[in-house]
Amino acid sequence: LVVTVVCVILTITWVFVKKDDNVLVQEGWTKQMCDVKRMQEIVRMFGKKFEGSKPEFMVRSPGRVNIIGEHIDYCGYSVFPMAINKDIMFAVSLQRVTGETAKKQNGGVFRLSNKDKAFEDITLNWQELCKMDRAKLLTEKHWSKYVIAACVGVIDIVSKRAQDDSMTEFFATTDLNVLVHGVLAKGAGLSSSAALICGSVVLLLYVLDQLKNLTRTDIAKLCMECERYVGVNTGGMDQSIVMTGRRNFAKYVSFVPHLDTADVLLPQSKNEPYVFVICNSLAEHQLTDDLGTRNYNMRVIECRLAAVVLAKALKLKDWSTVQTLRDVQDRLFQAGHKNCNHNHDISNEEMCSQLSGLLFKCMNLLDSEPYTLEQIEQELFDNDNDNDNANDKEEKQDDAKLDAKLSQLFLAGLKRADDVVAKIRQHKFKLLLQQRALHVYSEALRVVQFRKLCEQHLESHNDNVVAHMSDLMNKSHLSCKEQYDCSAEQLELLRNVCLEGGASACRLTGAGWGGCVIGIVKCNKLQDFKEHVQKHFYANFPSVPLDAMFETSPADGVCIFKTE
Ligand code: NG1
Ligand code: MG
Repeated sequence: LVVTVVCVILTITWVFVKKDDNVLVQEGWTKQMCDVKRMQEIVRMFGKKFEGSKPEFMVRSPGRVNIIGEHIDYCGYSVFPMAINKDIMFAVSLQRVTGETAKKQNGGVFRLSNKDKAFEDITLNWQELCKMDRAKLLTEKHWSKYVIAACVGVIDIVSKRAQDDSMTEFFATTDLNVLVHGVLAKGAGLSSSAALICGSVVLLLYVLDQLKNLTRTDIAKLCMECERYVGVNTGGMDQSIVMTGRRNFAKYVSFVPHLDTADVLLPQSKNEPYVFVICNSLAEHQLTDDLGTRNYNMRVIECRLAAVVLAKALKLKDWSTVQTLRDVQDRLFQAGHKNCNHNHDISNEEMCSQLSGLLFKCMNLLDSEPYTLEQIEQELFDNDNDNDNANDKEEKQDDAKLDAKLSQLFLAGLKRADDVVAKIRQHKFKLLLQQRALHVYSEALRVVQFRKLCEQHLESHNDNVVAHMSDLMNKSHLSCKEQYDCSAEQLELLRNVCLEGGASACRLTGAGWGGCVIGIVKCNKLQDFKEHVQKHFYANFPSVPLDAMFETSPADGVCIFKTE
């Protein structure tokens, strides 16, 4: 009995310590890194760039793949990603500057270099970074914008937190040399942007001695703010998993009522072991530059408007303050919970039944025909007054005023909302509110089912697991393609080849409109699968990166490695 009690206590302590564990710093990188050759290359390149100097530490920031739960993080719904074993490494050294050099440079500088020649080196002055106009980042094209966003985000938070003027002192006297060495495809839905931002934020917090008392989730939230500086209305999945990823575990990431991540073991089948394979369609997606209909921020806006229009149609109290489709659910069902004033602690069963109910409501209350901007404005600004007063009608407001009102009332807090609305008006784009809402509610439902499947399977060792997981993942893809219109021709081609090649599931991952697919492939079919995809897809391209197709398993989140 004593032994059992001691074991239980130890386990509980371990779980709690582990949960709040913020040990980002690991001693001795050679022990931790399997790819010694790459490390040696980084050290060599670093020396070449920065006058023979050696990195003092390295930060590893992984990419991620989303297993299921696409385009629902910004609607308040949980997602199911894992960090992967492709990453961006940052090699870092500090140099004290004083006297003439400091005068000439106006204090310390940040020298940022990339192993990839396509990404030009840049030198940034700390004082200028502190003063820079944050809005400039919204339309910046240089790759360094992600690192700059990390810098200004950290500067803004540290200037609020720090008790002394150590940051000012640091900026006046320190040069920071950073070499970025990434093996993560860009624009491929593997979150190279979040990897770049999270890695930069962590290295900056570390050199400014600000890591203490921050949990990984705190840092993830800061990284989300940074990504918004570059104009993406990110939902937060990427930064959360990049920061909190844990080897061997996928993560169930929830955003409501606050950011939380739970480790989930992915079930394995004894009789039919499988692996996750990622294949790049080689069509790069662009999330921020193109403001057309196939654009991330456009979907964020469609979902917001779908939420408000639905809330109004449901006659919800304070419908105009609804921001996400999740808010609609919570407000609609809140009344049913007498003893609590929120709808967050509900069981899986209840969650599923509420979501199914909402799918019906969307079918009945939202139009399946695309909405014009005018229609939406009419619907939302019409005050439902039978005796519409004549003054209102006479005073016909012009379009620009209506658009401004729409942005102010319903799109508050979103970056570049005005630009997107202007584009919608200019090109008479139509918004598919019903389809977007149907995708979101059905995908949220699939995520809950997927998690349940993982948990049940671990208990029962039911061998249908591959079939069940595959079914949910395939349905997720079809919903992304049909209701959310975020697939692409090349992605569809690749997906078909993967399915023909023996994958039991295959879906786009990340924002879509290009980028990668994630497939489930049974181990005994893996070799044939790879040959098939090589022959029927990649052989059609003149040049294919070495790692266009790779197997992956859940990896660790951001880590700092002290160089030996
Ligand atoms: P990618 O494709 O990695 O940029 C984007 C968003 C996610 C999520 C997915 C769609 C950012 C940084 N990332 O991922 O938050 O919404 O699309 O599920 O905004
Ligand atoms: Mg991204």
